Amino acid sequence: MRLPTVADVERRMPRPDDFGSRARGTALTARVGSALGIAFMICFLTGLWSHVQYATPAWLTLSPHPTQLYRWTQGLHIVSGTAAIPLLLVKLWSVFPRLFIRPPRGARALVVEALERGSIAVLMAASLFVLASGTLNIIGWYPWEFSFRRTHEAVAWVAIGSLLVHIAVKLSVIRRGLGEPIDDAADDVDPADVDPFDPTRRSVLRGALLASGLAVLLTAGQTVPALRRVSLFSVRPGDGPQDLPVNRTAKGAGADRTALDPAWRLEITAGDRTMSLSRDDLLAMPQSTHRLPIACVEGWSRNATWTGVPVRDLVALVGAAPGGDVVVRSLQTKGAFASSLVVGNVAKDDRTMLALELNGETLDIDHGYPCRLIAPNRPGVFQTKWVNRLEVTT
Ligand SMILES: Nc1nc2c(c(=O)[nH]1)N[C@H]1C(S)=C(S)[C@@H](COP(=O)(O)O)O[C@H]1N2
Ligand SMILES: [Mo]
Repeated sequence: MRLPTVADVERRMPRPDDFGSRARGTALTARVGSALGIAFMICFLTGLWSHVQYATPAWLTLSPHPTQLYRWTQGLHIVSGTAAIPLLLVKLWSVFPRLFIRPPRGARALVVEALERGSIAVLMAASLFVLASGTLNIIGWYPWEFSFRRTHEAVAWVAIGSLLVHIAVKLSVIRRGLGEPIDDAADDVDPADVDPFDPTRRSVLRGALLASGLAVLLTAGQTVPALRRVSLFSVRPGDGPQDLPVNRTAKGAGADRTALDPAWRLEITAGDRTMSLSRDDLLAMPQSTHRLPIACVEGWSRNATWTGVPVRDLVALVGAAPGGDVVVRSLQTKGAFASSLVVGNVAKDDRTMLALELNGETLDIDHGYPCRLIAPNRPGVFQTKWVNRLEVTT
């Protein structure tokens, strides 16, 4: 048996022209690509903002204002990422025949071609990874061992870096494509040659944008109340007690017994001064009520009415001046997010509180009974539930 030669393989391999569709071409690719580029940029910047909340650089002071900012940026992150998925698929469809372009002859041209194809391969792989891992994070499925947050961020940098290189390399082609008409009427084709089942450029572009909009409608309801009923893929209303979703239950956190224990006390410390309060002690203090959001990094967010004792009043009991950083600890014994840091700027805001009531009722145990932290403009993961300790650290 004779092994196939390179020439045999070449002969059998399809050529770009074998995938004839009149819709493919720079006019379509440039338009879908531009929409995709905008979605990626919004997604990257809002994602970066989220990472800043986790690992805040020393020069930046997080503010409790605007109250809904994190909710908006997180919602935009999910919406732009979701919108990007159909756009990416159509973009891939529009260019994949180019994979079969024969490599050029000559060492120099070959190196340039290899670099270009390599950078596109990196861009593709990184884009597919961030979109897929983000989607799995939304549905709360983690079929991997690595840290979602750090890996998602690292690969996002790779994606955005290779995207910028790609745009720079293709700038003249993109410009030309955007200048080309989208309607086939401008083409010099004999109507007799047209396959009636072959979509036009305009219909593919329209389809891509429609699919993208539909994907947004199906998910945005987890952030936009008006869309809740149409968002089949999002967290459903009423899927948690007191009309608020629950990520980790008291049982899941190993806090279900201690949370209901009548011996529960809130410990407050500043230096060597300490104070211990029962839930009745907390209820006897002046209460404040505010409408504040929970904005989960997994994609959902919801406003609710919270009533409780401002953190600044609590730390004042141990003589701490307002403006110090406060570590909030909980009864949780299993898993991450058992504690969080409230920076001084946020701790002194009069809306930052240990909530005892949610929507006018005693806090449900899965929402953090006996008390939970709630503060404005803050990722949901840091709204610590089942709190039993406040430590003023500065
Ligand atoms: N102690 C503790 N608090 C926690 C969590 C946790 O796992 N442990 N999860 C957080 C996350 S990820 C979110 S989004 C909110 C959800 O609040 P809810 O369950 O009251 O809706 O609680 C936060 N508080
Ligand atoms: Mo969350």
